Order: sequence, then structure tokens, then C-alpha cells
Amino acid sequence: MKAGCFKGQHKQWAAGLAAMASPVLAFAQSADPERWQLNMHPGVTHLSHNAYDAHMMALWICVAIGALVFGAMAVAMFRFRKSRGAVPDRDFTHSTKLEILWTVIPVVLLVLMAAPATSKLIDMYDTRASEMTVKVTGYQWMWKYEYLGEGVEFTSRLARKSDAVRQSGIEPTMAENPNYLLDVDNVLVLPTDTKIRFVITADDVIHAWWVPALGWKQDAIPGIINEAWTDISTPGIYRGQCAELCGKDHGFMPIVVKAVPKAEYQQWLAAQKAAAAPAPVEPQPAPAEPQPEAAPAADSTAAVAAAG
Ligand SMILES: [Cu+2]
Repeated sequence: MKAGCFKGQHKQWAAGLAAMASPVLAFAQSADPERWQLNMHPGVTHLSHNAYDAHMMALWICVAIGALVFGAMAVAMFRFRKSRGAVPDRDFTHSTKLEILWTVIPVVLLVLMAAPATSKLIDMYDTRASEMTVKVTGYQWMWKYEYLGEGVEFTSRLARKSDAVRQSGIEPTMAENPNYLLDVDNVLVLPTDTKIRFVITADDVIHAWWVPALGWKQDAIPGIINEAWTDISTPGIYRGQCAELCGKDHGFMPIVVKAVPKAEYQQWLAAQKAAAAPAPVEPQPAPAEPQPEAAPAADSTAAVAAAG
């Protein structure tokens, strides 16, 4: 009984440690969310790493503040407890020195965080020197992608299979539908190691184009063109969703980005162009000369003769 109890405790400890370590383990895996993932994913682009770095810096500053404040409280409560004869100072009103200190320290910390955050934000909006542009248009309820200057465009909507499962009323399982509601019919194929500019708009209501692994979300607003950019470092499939409540099927307009090496992208683009090109026009025979109308009587006589 006792041995079993210990075994159970060990299992609990192991599970607890695994849960605590999972965010660390998650860093080494794909950009898809993991079970028990606690931290945000660093993503696969320059901008997503920027966001991750800013987040981690703020997190560690918060951890340090938390440790100091709760540590000071613990020391104060332990050392100056009533049972040790501590007597409250009833005449204390304020301490100018302390007030200056607890104003200056947060200001310094905020400036420390704001300086790198500002440079990262400026970087985020700098779409200069991009090598290609993709226009993204949000519709109720799908996305349209246009590779500007290439003559390639298509729409991307929820995959039929997800849609069928959704409407069947059967509860989907991870085993059978691992990417339930996160698959599309036509994926957005992009090259890696390329600065890609996006121009983002919408045709009906406000949507928002969001792929977490790329590090940003951008509103798609009718009549307004928003800009964003990316440079994907790792080939892979990156999933996202519309991030602006846009109507009854808002939850059913996923995004799938497939990042491939440059050469593979060029092959894909050439195939798309070939498919989109109009079929070669066959030379048509010259229209026949209009024949003078024959007398109906003669015609019917001929028909009767032929039949007889
Ligand atoms: Cu939407």
C-alpha cells in the first residue's frame, strides 16, 4: 500500500515536472500549438522573433519584480512578527525617499522596455525592399490571394472535409481530423528567405489576417489597404485564422501558409501560371459566304424526293 502510494506520488511529480518543462520542449517543435504549451511560440520570422524577445524581456522583468516584492513581504512578515515582540509604528505617514525610489525605478524599467519595443515596431512597418507582394482580401467567408505582377490569384476557403464534419453533427476527433477547421482547399504558397510584402484589405466587412508563426495580425478593412511583411526562415505549414469577428462563419475561414524553398516556389508559380493561361486558340475556318435563299417550294420538293 505504502509503496504504491510512493509510486503514485512519483508519477504526480513526473507529470508536474513534464508540464513545467513543456514550454521549453515546445520551442524545439513545430509552430503548431502543443498540449500544455504555456509560453508563446517564437515563430519562424524576423518579426515573430522580435515579438518573442520583447515578450520574454517583459516577462523576466515581471519575474524579478515579483520575486523582489513577494520576497520583501515574506521577510517583513517573518522577521517583524508579533510573537517576536514587533510593535507597529503608529506615527508613520510617508517616506519621501521611498516615494522617489518607487517612482524612479518603474520609470527606468518602462524606458528600458519601450526603447527596444519602439525600434521593433518601426521595423514591423518597414515594408521597403520587399522582393514580392501578395494582396490578401477578406470575404465572408474566405480569403483571396493575388500574387501581384504574376497574374496568379485564387481563393482559399475551409476544406470540404472540415465543412462536412462540421455539418454532420458528429463530434470530430484528433485522430481522424487532426486539422479540423484549420485546413483549406488552396494554401498560400510562399518562398522562404524572401522579404514578402502583404497588402491587406476586405471586400465586405472587417476581417483580420492572422498566422501566429509569422508574428503579427493585420486588420483587413473594406476601402483601406493595410501593409505588413514577412520573411519565413523555415519551410513548413503554418496555420492561422480570421481574427476579427466578421459574421456567422467567422470561425470557419482558416488560413494555411505553406513555406517552401525558393526553387520549389518558382516551380509552383510556373505551374500556376501555366494553369491560368488561356488555352491556345485554334484557327477558325472563315465564315461561309451567305447563300442566297432558295425558294421554299423547291426545297420541300427536294426533301420529298430524297425521302422517296
Ligand atoms: Cu473574417
